[in-house]
Amino acid sequence: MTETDGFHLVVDALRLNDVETIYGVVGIPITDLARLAQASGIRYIGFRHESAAGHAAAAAGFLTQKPGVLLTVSGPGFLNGMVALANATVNCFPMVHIGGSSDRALVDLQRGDYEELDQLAAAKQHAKAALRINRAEDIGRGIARALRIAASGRPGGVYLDIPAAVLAQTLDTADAGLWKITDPAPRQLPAPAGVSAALDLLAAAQRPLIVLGKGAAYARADDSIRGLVERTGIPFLPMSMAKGLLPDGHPQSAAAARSLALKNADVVLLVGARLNWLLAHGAAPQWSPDAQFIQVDIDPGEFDSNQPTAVPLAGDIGSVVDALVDGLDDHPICCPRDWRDRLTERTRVNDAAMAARLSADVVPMQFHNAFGAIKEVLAGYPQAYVVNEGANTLDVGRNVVPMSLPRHRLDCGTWGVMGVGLGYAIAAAVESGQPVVAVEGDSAFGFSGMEIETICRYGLAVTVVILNNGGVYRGDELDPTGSAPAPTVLDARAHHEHLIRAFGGAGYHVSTRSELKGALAEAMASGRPALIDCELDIHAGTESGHLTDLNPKGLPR
Ligand code: ADP
Ligand code: TPW
Repeated sequence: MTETDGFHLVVDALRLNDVETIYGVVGIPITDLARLAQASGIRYIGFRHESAAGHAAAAAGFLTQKPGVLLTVSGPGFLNGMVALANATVNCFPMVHIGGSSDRALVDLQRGDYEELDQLAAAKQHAKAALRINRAEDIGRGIARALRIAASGRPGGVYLDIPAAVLAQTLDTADAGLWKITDPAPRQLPAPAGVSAALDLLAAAQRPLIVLGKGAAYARADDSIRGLVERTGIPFLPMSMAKGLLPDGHPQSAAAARSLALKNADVVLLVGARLNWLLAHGAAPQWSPDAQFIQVDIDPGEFDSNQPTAVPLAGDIGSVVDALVDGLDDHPICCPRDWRDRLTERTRVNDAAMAARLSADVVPMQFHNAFGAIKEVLAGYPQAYVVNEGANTLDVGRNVVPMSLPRHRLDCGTWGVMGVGLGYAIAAAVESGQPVVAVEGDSAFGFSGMEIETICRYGLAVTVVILNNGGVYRGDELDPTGSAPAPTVLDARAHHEHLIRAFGGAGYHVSTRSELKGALAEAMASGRPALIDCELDIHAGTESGHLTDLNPKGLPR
């Protein structure tokens, strides 16, 4: 008889299922698990906070189509990680959060154990699934179920609870029962009648539009999607994390004519994009009240969520788009010329107005001319990953920084969450080996700022650019009592570049467009960790960015 234990079985099961990286923070009861994983050849990336580690795991899931793995301790460490678990689930990113947990006999009777928490119950409400392994002989099954649920159907976050006692349990290797999952996300073909109905509706449309969402980016059906767009001539609108599926400079991109496209489209093909707040719920006045929606989604429960779905196409995007393209021979589609021309003309006008703002050499700097400098440097690095977080920083960056490759942009996503920035940047660097630029609002940066130490410790080619206007949204609010900083105010004179110097990275402070361009070019050429504090006008920015309307208004203050 050869003995093994829970620690070894978890590592063996992860390796058997091709898990290459674990993101986490160690402590009781999982420190030895991380050590063992690293010794076995799994890459372990140790963070300073579990939320950031979890966001990294989620981003890794989105970028690779394989669930990213987060490892946390019990109680508070688990709760810190759960923000990321929930965010991954909301964004449909596959991840598995493995949480070590305390003694069940003590936790369940609330006897006051170290880091006591009913983690399984807490995770259930915020994850696609929450599972617990109660016996070491179930470790293989538990890991297989967690990976399968995370990756299949609509991807999401799975919590996997492993009590300390299970990790320490010994058993005969013959009883281990590990297995490798086969075909983690099997293809799901659409119903042929739906495909025909969709093609007929698109063929009859006067002003058709294809909206590409991050589900389309995740699905890795890049060639099929390009084929559908180019063979039909239909304009496309990429959601922010679908940018680069087709290059932003593509002649059919309606990105720079977004409001005209939404307001006038009569038939809309949604590909891996939900009609949630990011698309104004498909409602007037942003959309035509008569617009008809064809929706491609792996989750049929998504149809009719906000508007009637004229044609539901349930299936995986690769299979559905292939079926649509195959059907074009019998249902030819040719997008009306005048609709395309209208969008092209609006794009030309909007691009010209934007170009002037991007190139303006005003000091103190504004969001637009800062992004103008960033755009010029990034033009030389099409392979670079762009992370973007903040309010105005996000709104402007989303519109201004062109992407030419798919799955190279990561941002606040469906929840509009702050704190994803450095975790996403670390995952992009670790998973791709390519340079990463994280453009962060100064408030947004603070949520995960300590992870610059992680970036330096692993020597990652990440450049963090902080657009520092000294506050949440902007830095010029005055406190009416005159006694303390106003609620939105941060320190506009902060020199964040000193932070990275503490850990051996390169720090820059810039206050003009040309200084920003020079610093970013130098940082990217170095391939080393860098942080650029970019001093903006404290009056630059709008409260809540583009979401001002969502701010509730009471009586005048
Ligand atoms: P965006 O925010 O970019 O508009 P969403 O996150 O709202 O995108 O929508 C993504 C959608 O894509 C989700 O409804 C999800 O179910 C769907 N999805 C994810 N992966 C696939 C896939 N492989 N095939 C089909 N649909 C998918
Ligand atoms: C987890 C609320 C939305 S945007 C934002 C906050 C705090 C920061 C905006 O300031 P920033 O950007 O980053 O300096 P900019 O470009 O406008 O100057 N907590 C969480 N998520 C959210 N969304 C908030 C708070 C918020």
